[in-house]
Amino acid sequence: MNIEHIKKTDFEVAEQIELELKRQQETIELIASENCTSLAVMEACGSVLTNKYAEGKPHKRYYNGCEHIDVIEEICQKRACELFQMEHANVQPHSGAQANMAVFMATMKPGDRVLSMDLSNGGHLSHGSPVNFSGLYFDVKSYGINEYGEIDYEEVRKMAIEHKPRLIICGASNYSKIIDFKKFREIADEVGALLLADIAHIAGLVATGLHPSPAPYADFVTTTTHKSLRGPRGGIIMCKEEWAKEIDKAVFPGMQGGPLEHIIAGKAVALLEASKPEFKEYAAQIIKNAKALAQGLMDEGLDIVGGMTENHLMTLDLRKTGKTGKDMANVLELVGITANKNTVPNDPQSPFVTSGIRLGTPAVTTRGFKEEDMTEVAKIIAGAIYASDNEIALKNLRERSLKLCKKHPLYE
Ligand code: DSN
Repeated sequence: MNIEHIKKTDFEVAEQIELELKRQQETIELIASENCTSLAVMEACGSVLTNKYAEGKPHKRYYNGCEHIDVIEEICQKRACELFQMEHANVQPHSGAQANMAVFMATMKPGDRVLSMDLSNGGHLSHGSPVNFSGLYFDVKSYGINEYGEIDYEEVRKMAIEHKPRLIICGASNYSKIIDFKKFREIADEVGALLLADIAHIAGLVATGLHPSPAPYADFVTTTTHKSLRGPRGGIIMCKEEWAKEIDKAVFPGMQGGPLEHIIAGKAVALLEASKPEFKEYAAQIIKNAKALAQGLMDEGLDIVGGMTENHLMTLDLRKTGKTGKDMANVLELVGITANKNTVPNDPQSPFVTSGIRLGTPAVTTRGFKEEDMTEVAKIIAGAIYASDNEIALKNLRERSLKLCKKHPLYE
């Protein structure tokens, strides 16, 4: 990775970039929403496209000189529509949260009612958390997951009938089971609601047919591009043609200014990568690795919320160990594994402490980890949790995680 110019002009930033590269190379990344994008995507993001103002849409811009930007943005839109089989794509949202915000803006007035998954059960801030715009300006009713870690569709249906939401949101930040988009459509139809499927986490699995697609069922599909899709950080909104104008207006001028065209180029490159047969193999390996990790952890006597995962992630339930998510996420960091604390259903701890740790496999799969590596990762995690106060044991576990990192080099 070439940062020669930064090194010459800005030693302080260059130093931190180099340290961050080393951290990524020497750490087992299990944050379920992170990934390691390709050098091709990074080149697009670091290109001259960052210089260009392009407010508006392709061929309807507020600035001149957009002829190449227009082509790139249209390529990106077309690739998104083809990959996810949707009619219209707006590729300008800077993030998934902003993609969701634009859907709210396009479809509702403040005070309108939304039915979505509760954040502590696996939902997302932008699906109606009281501290987010979505919860502050809209009337939010939330469904959760049952003791098996699953959405109770009958419960969702009852809530929809009772509350008559304008918008139902399905899709989550921490849900390890297949989402039944068809059932959500049936519920939405029963109460006359619109349906938004937020596939940020599972986009790479949906793109490759390894998770059922919401395309036949949802009015809107939002996603981030940097999770299992392995692109640059950003968001995309897709919708039926009938909503195209409202969505585009909501993104600009509704809530964003100039689009980040260098990132849009990165999204286009990532979408092309995701359409290749190799990416399907990659996505299949993500799931195999997640299953191997979950099995390995259960074999070590640890609990997983809902048991075996069906996608790329899982939540380790620490309640029976008497340890907290906050402490154990810090212990895992000591042994070279990055993950985040997460609540478990009916968590006795606060969201800042938690009794769980969310683990996901997109990033390690990118660097070539296979099932046998995940079994070793499970042993390292279990070893760290059981011996969290034993410095020598932790040091040995750190050596083992470093060995795995060296076996699967990143950006070398
Ligand atoms: N922060 C992301 C995640 O970790 O799932 C969601 O935005």
